[in-house]
Parts: sequence; structure tokens; C-alpha cells
Amino acid sequence: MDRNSHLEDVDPDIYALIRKEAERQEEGLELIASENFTSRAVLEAAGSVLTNKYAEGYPGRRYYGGCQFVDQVEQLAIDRVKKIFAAEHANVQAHSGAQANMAAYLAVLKPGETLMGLKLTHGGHLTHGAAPNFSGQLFRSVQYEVDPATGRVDLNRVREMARKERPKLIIAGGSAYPRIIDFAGFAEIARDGGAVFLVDMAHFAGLVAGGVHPSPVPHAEIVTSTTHKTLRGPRGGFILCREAHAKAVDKQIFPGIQGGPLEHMIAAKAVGFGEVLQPAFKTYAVQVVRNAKAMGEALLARGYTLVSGGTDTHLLLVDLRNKNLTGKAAEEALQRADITVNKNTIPGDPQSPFVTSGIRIGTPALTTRGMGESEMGQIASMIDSVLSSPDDSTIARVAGQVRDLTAAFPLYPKTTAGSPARRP
Ligand code: DSN
Repeated sequence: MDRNSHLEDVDPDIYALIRKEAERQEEGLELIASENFTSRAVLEAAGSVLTNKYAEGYPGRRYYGGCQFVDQVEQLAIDRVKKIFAAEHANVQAHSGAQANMAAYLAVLKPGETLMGLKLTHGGHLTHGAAPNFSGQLFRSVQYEVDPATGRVDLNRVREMARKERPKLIIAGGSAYPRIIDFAGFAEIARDGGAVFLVDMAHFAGLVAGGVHPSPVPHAEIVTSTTHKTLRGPRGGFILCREAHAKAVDKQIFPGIQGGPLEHMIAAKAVGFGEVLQPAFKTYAVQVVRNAKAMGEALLARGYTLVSGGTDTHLLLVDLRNKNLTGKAAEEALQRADITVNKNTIPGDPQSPFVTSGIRIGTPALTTRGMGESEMGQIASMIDSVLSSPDDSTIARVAGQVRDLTAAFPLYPKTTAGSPARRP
């Protein structure tokens, strides 16, 4: 939104709410592991006139006229994401990660057939077979868990379950799993049982792109992802697959589960992918992981328990039981100091998913602001102050520290055109 906002004149209510959200993002510490801040260029493409265009179909094969420019936009997005991940085929139309997963599953499974994924309460994702989700309703879902002693996926247990349950699709990936997954080991289990192996890399895609995390692409027949987490693009999804699954995947996205693609978002994805292809993105990805490790070490030094003992990625899962706190209470106390995390179940959690015994902490967003390991140490200390004594005076003191720190790392700094900070 620029200084002379048209929206401000037309709809001051929505304008004011967007301004408030921009200020919340600017002035708070964003530690939600699945969030990030896109560039102004991505925002501009997402807010472009491409939103006006219907383009059912694929580049060169549309059901509407006038697609000559959106065809080029979509082809650029496809070419760039294929290049980033060395993939054989890409579909960039999925509106979200959940849509990407739905289309990918339907490309290889019929309703009622068996899929196997990591249990949600053990770090998996809703779409990996959780009962209330389409993945648990349309398919027969079996769920593996992490080893309670290590907090890690144990491939021997996965193999045993796969032999017993004979899934047709095995899914690896999750939304609160802090460790590198053995993709080759999973692929072997899938191959032995005649299952398709799919990796949902939504959380760590940016780390793969930046070369600080193994790539699932050589091992999995299908890889799904979002664009807005560590990959730092706009909100959306995409699917990569081997050529053998290309037709089925494309057919399941359209006409299977979606209609017209969101070409403005596909343009924004293309811009984001273009940024990922720049050398600076590697530096970013390296720092995300360093920051997560630094945050983990600082929390361990203050007596916090981390599920699996630490992290290999961008996220940490903190077990708060030894601090006599629930995830819900911790999230609320930190929010009062403008530190945003999310409550999260820990493996074997005695609390309900609405209360939980843990919080999930991620470093992608603050790394985008330019923060490094020393800031992570400061933030761990702020978190500890709030969680140790969540009284009004501590919270006011920490909120002041948050204001000072965020002011030193402006989120959308002044552009050469002179737009002020805090005007994304
Ligand atoms: N719910 C998202 C997350 O926070 O990890 C994933 O879809």
C-alpha cells in the first residue's frame, strides 16, 4: 500500500485493518515457523490486474481466450521452480499446500485406498491423514508416530507398519518435526511395499532450495509444497513430480479439484522463485538454520526441553511440562509482549490440541528481517523472562525490548521511491 492509497479513500475500514496488521508485523517478533515476509515485488505481483483473468487449463491449452500473457507468466513460474529443485514436472496452480496434497493423493489413490503419514500430534500435518481432514475421510489412513525416547521418526517402526498395513501411498514431512528426514530410507520402504512415496516439503522447501537440507526430489515420486514458508514467496502451493505422474497430477488439480488458477498468485510465485534463484537466498537459508540452532541452544541453557533435543531445520518444538506451563498459556503470555509463537502438541501430549504442552518456534521470518544468532540469544532471554514470570511489569519491560529490537531491523524499509517504512 503506498502513501496515496486508493483503498484508503474507497474502503477506510479495510484499509485501517490492513494498516494495523502491517504495524503488528513490523513491531512484533514473528516466530511462527510457517510464516515469513515476502518482498515488495512479490506483494506487487500478488496485487496485480492478473486477478481479473480466467485461465482454466494450462499454458497453451486454455479454455479461455486472452491468455497470451498469463500463459507466459505461468510458464516462467513452472520453469523457475523446476530449475530450483531439478524437477521433471511442476504444477504451480495449487491454491495452497492442502490443495496440492489433495490433488497429489487423488493422482495416485482412489477413495478408500490406504495412505500412511506422520500423526498430527507427533509433528505431522492435518492433510497427512488426520481424521477430521479430507485425507482422513476420503482415504483409509494409518499414522506412524515418532519414537517417544528420541522424538524422531524410527524407520524400523515405519517399515513394520507399512508391511502390516500395505499403504498405497507413504507420506513423509510434517509441520512440527525439527529433524532431517531419511528420504532414501522412506523410498526404500515404499518401493518394497509397492507404494508411491510422496514428500510434503512445505516447511523446509526453502532450506532445500538454499542447499542446507537434503532434497527429497531424487527420492520421492511426488513432492508437494507451499510457497510462503521458508521459500518466502506468496501464499500458495505447488507440486513437483516425475514425468510418469505428470498427466494425473495436472488432471487432479484441474479439472479435478480446482477451477480457474489464480494467475496473480502464480505471477507472485514466479517472482518469489526468481528471488530464490539469486545467490543471496542461499545466504538466507544458511542463516535460518544457524538462527534456529542458536535459539535452541539458548533455550536449552535456560532449562527448556526441546523435542528431539534440538533442531536440524528452521523450527524448534519446546516441551513446557517441566516449566509447569501449557502451550496455550505460554502463547498468550508471549503475545502480550508482542512475541508471536503458536501452541503445539508434543508427541504423546496429555493436553488437548487446543491447550497443548508445547510451543513451536521458527526462525524464517526474523531471519528475513536480518536478525542473526546474537538476536536469537536476546529473544530466548525475552521468552524466558515472560514465561518465568508472566506478570504485567515483566511483560511491559519485555514489550519495550521487543519494540527496540524490531525498530533496529525494519521489515519493509524505505524504498528509493521514498515510501515510508511500515507501508508494505
Ligand atoms: N498449518 C501450517 C503450519 O503452521 O505449519 C501448515 O499448513
